[in-house]
Amino acid sequence: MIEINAERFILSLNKLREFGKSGVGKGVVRPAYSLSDIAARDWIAEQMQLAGLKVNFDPLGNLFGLASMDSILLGSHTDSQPEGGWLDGSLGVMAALEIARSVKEQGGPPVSIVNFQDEEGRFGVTTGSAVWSGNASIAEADQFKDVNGISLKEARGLMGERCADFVSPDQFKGFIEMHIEQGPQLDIKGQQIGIVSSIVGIRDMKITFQGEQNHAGTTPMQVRKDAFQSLSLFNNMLNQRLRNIVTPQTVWTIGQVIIHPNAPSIVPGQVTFSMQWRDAELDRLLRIDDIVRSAALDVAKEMEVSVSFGTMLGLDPVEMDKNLMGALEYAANKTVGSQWSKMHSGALHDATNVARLMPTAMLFVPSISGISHSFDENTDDPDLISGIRVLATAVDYLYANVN
Ligand code: HGY
Ligand code: MN
Ligand code: MN
Repeated sequence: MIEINAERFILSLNKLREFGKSGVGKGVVRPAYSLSDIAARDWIAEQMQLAGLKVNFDPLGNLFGLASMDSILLGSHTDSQPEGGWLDGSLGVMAALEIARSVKEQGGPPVSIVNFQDEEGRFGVTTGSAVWSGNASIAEADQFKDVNGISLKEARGLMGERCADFVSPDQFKGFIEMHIEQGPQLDIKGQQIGIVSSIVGIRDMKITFQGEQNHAGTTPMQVRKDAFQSLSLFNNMLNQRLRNIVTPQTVWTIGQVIIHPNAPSIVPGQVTFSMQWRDAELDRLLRIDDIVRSAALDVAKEMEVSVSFGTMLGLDPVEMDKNLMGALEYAANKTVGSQWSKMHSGALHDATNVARLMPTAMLFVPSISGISHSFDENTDDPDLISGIRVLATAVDYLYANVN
């Protein structure tokens, strides 16, 4: 039975938070390949080594700590959103580290760790695990650019000589990712653990309306080709047209808008914005794609502007492995009694990509008030500790029942 050291686990989470600590509360700014991200990865690599694991950075900067033989893989990611919380991704990596440390001290099943790079999509969507799993090629990913026009190829160059070859997935029996829920369900129900049954699918692309830049005082309204007005019309039209095909779980977001030249006295000539949508059903994701494109084309015609579509990124919805879920259910019953439920994940995770390679499962702990992708993200320590105990118990159970 793996006995984790709860105090050391919470201390490590707080130590990791020092890399990129920012904003109010427990906020973190640690985007992929930033100095704080790379420094955090170096610290984690040292800790992996101390836990008796062999360290390997792959060409993307995905960091693995490998046990000496076939093992279960645990982990998540430690890059953050531009304004992120201290637990999103970090929790799964620090939980994996604590379990590996405990195994080294007490003996126990072989446990390897992964810390994926760019899960939060500075460049793509779950970029590091997408490339590792073969969902995207490295040549393709290298062309991805961040909001400032920096390419992934350029950014990953900053990791320099650390990076070696890709790690073969064949040595892993399965993958379990522990994560915060990032939504309100567990908090509302007052439960401690969520066992994920499926993960949402996503589509994400940039759309540009190109109009005509001109003087905001002298250009009559009827002759303007205003890029912002085009976006505004598009947003209204899209909301109308989606009404009849979406479910209450379907979500769509325009979260990033770059308007040019972004000045009060200039009719904006160009707007590029992110268009993202998520749904649990592939068919609906594809139907929304058609609606997004036709609405943008109709707006372009009506507003006499041109429209262009960037590269479509996406991950299809995925089911979790029943056998691994069974181990988590056993462990949850043992650790928290009935204080758990099965749930769907509306957030994306590296687990989606890894599920292409091996049996994969996830467990959640509550997010206070359901807040995440915000400096205000937090979880109570007892819930963090229950989560890692469930994870450790599930690992024990799997080895007891397979080997
Ligand atoms: O966007 C997501 O769901 C993930 O947190 N990157
Ligand atoms: Mn995450
Ligand atoms: Mn996230």
